[in-house]
Amino acid sequence: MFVQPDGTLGEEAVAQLPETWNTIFVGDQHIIPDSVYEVQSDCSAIFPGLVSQSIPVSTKVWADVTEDGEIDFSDVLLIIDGTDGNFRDGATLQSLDLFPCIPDRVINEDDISVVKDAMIFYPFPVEHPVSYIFLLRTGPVF
Ligand SMILES: [Ca+2]
Repeated sequence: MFVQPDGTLGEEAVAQLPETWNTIFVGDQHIIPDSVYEVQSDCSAIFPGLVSQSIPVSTKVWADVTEDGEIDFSDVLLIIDGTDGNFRDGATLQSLDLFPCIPDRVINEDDISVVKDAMIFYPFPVEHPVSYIFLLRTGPVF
């Protein structure tokens, strides 16, 4: 699958100059939490035949926004603070945006509900939950 300009994944490759891609946050229902993906940059549209080596990228554990190995009230508090734009302890808009499947770049009660549900072991209400969005710096990787 290929990263699309809006950060979702698609079947068609999209070629843009590195400065156009800049940094892109990838979020899609096909990205599964607590998994490892191989990511590579295909520059062949600009430099024929140039494809980077793949690098492993890990997604985080579902709903553990504090990344302490526990899904608890501290995760809920971090998201509540994020609803006011207060991103503390390394949290970012992307790390707290757990819902919907294609992230909406909004931190609100829906994101809080997802963590509360995960605390009591409710499965996420979609077949393929969105994972934490991972950061992909595009451009040649040598
Ligand atoms: Ca959201």
